[in-house]
Amino acid sequence: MARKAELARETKETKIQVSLNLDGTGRVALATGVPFLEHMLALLARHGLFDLTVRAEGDLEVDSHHLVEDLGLVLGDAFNQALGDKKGITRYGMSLLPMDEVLVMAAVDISGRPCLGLDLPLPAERLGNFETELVAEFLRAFATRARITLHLRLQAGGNTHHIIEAAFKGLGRALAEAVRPDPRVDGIPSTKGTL
Ligand SMILES: [Mn+2]
Repeated sequence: MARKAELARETKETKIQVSLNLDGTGRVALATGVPFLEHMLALLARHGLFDLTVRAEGDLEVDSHHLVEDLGLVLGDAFNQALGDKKGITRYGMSLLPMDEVLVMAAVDISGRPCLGLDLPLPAERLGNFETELVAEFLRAFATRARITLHLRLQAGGNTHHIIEAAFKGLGRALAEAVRPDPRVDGIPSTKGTL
């Protein structure tokens, strides 16, 4: 059965709809009003082979903070919901993602315990109208609601656009590996019997 989720969330600050298919081909339809975020979500979905549709509106006249963070929350919830009981999955995924001069390590554990290990210094404070400090807000919100352990660590630095791009591509590949069904995994991949 395709592992899918469709979620909507509305507050005074943002209105967000997400549909996610973990067993897709990397197709996306994105409308958020934050072009750099759309660029990163398209990379995550393409390299994770997830189908992703996002419709998001928010108080961008204030700044992009509420929308970016809330989208991380809803995408995390959708990921957790689409995974269902986690039976038969690989559970761990990792990638060492090169992007020209940049190299980023991404590692994921579908642990059920939210945890973000982030060592991703970003030299530029802004890319276009995108505040790069929001990358950490997005990843923290996503990892918390997806209930995963996520590490993203810079191995070789350089251009800020390249660093963030390598992080989102690497996250996509690591997630794709972690959610991949493994026919030899019997039940929940944990000696505790629960995740
Ligand atoms: Mn790019």
